[in-house]
Amino acid sequence: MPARKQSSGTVPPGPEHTRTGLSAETLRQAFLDNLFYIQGRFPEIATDDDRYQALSYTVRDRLLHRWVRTIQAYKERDPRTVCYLSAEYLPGPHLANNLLSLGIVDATREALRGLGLDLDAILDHEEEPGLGNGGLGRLAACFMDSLATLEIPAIGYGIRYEYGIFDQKIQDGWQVETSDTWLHYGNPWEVRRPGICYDVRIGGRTEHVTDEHGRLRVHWRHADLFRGVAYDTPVAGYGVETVNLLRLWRAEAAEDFDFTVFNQGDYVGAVMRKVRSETISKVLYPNDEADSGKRLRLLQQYFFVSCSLQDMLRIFATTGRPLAEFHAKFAAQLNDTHPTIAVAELMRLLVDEHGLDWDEAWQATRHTFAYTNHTLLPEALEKWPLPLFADVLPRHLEIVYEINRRFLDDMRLRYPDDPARIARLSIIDETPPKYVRMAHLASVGGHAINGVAALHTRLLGTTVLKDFHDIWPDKFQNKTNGVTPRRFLMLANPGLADLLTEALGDGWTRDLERLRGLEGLADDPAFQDRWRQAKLIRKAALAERLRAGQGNAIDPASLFDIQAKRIHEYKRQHLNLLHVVTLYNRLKHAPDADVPARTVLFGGKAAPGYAMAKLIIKLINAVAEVVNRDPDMRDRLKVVFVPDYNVKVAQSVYPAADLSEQISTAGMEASGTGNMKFSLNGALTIGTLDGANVEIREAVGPDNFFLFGLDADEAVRTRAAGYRPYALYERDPELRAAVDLIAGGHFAHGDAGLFRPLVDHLLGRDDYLLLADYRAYVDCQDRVADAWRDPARWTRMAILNVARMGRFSSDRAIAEYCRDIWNVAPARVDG
Ligand code: B1H
Repeated sequence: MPARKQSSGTVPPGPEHTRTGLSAETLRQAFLDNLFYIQGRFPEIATDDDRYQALSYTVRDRLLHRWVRTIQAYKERDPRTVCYLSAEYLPGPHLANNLLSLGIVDATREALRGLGLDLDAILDHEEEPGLGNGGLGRLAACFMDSLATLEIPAIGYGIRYEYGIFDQKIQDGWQVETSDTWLHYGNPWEVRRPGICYDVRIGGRTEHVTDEHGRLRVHWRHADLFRGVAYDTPVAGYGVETVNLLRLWRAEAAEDFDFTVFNQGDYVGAVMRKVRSETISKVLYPNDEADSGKRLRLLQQYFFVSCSLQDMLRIFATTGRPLAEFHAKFAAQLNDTHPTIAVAELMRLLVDEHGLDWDEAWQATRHTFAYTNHTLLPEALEKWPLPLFADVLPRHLEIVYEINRRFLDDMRLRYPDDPARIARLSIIDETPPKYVRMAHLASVGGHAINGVAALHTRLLGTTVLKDFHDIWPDKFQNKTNGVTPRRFLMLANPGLADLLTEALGDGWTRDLERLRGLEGLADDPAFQDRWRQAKLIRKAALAERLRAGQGNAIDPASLFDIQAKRIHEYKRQHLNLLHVVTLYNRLKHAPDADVPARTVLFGGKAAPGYAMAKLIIKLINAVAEVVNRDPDMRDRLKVVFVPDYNVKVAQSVYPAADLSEQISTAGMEASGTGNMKFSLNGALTIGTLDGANVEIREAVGPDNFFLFGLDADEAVRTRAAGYRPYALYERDPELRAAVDLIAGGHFAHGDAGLFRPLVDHLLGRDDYLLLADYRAYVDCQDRVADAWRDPARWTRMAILNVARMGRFSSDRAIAEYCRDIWNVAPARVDG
């Protein structure tokens, strides 16, 4: 390890200092030191948690070091900085990723081995921060990884939820939610910054007054005050010195206000107010769609956005530049509409608090923000009831009205005779009780709008934001999602990663396009053998993990057919089940049929209030119970529900998959990112032409992708033409048999009522067109089985999938955002 150059005064001296050195010996010493001085333990009495904490602090020391140097570099160079505003982050376990970024996995393993300890056991102990619901939060985490790896100055802003996404238990086949306890043992990765805190006001009323210069001023006489305190987590780039910042806000009471103004003499009441203040950052809403109408949710959004913008203004003040140039310093990305109140808040801060005039402030605001849309689902498009909005944010409502007035005045000039269009464009939906449409505010208040896959962006511009596309076609861009190959290949699948490095060198870890070099090996029998070996090891590991958890013996040689993602009707886990039940029926009728052994695995959480999704989980487990017990299945069909799907579980699931189920109704899934993670780990995809599947299929080649079903336009036409699912049920005997078995209570101990709501919906409305796609899906699964029978063919397809996934790195996605939306460049941090 070469000695590091260190800038004077900021870091302890010496390349092998116990807080900076990277050799196994230094790491060993530092670990023991932290075990003693932080945990107050010595090896003989240390618990798993003591060891985890000691090792984490050992790694954190090394990060802090680079972190300080990064901040220094940014201060000196004053570069344009990306601020990613997101209500969710799903980073996954930190320890292993940080070891990887620092390049000390092997040295650490060796250091621990010297103490008789196993690194993997320690890694397994980490409780991950579940500060997100699914793809949107995980995308934010992948983007933070890529920003640091590409050496882009960036801050991720969000909420430090005390309770993240719930833990899922399965009881009697049903999902049961228990509260997340990620902070129970403390969090070694965060640094609390009591000095970085901001007041956030809500409620009350406004007063419009003329000041001594004859200027109109607005005073917001708020009703309540909170304080946000920064908690910083370092985000290390892979193989570079850059360590960026994830800054999450925790809500606390603004004590001076509480204790002196309102609660004189009422000490207990004042403390109660303090507790209430903390509820703002208490819990993540566990829905993967909008929770409009929930006051606390609006408070959360405003709270974190206000703290973040105040923080950006504080940083900006240190540059000495005039405020009207705010946008030259910051590019702020709105991760969906959740942080969109930022548009009004920045206007308020600039105009009311800093005295800019409206036009100057508007110019800065529009050039600061850009908006990413992640969904077309009507129920997920955020709109806030006007009375609620007015009650919580009276000043912001005035600002929104003013933005809207100016915007609609322009539009009336453009469309003088089209009041219907003006009403459609308006930021205010006038349908009683009236709503603020957050996607409209984001579209008007930013300089770019992007979708997250090519199809999604096209549909965005032709459906939900069509009127905006008509006026500003150039504002619309596509930025297809990506995933980080560090976590989802190097960490999750070290065996495959080693094989890739052996074949290609290690350049692919930072330049994923280099995987293309595998194409020449796709037919090489020796390479194929090693490929299959690597896959088999991960399958055996997953099987072992699941056996330990639920006593389920799974054959690692069977085809691992996996659907892992949030449970939602549009994602169609129940279409997958109809196939499972069809296979079951076939095997019951022909027990000696020659079908390849298949293990169908499901994983995912249902929103606690989403009854149909919870019923689907129950059905999966009910089918599993019957199928797995039936001797006629003779281990040729097995069904497994993997409980508590989270990032950690995902890392053991993707590498073990042979077949990736990406079967949403076309036009419904904005992008998907699991689809990319599976394919990157050598799974073949069975999927519809939805979201990023379209581009994955193009990239890997149609021969290496199992396509079925209606496309997005056909789905629209099918519905428009008076879709009658019952007719399909009547026509297809296998479909009828599968539905009848479920409806008749075969999987419910004879209770024909249990799954009735699900069956009734399918036969009556079938909003997500399962029955329309059933036959194509089942036939496609038969083609999967045929391909699986020929290992050389299957392996070739798998290798080609990996070889052609380079485009789906989040490094590529981030490079495009930097170039086309943010206009930012790397700022290298020297070692
Ligand atoms: C996605 C969400 C989402 N789209 C509302 N929308 C939420 C909406 O708590 N809320 O209110 C939370 C999440 N999440 C997902 O984003 C898409 O469904 C995926 O297709 C996409 O891959 C992912 C990342 O772009």
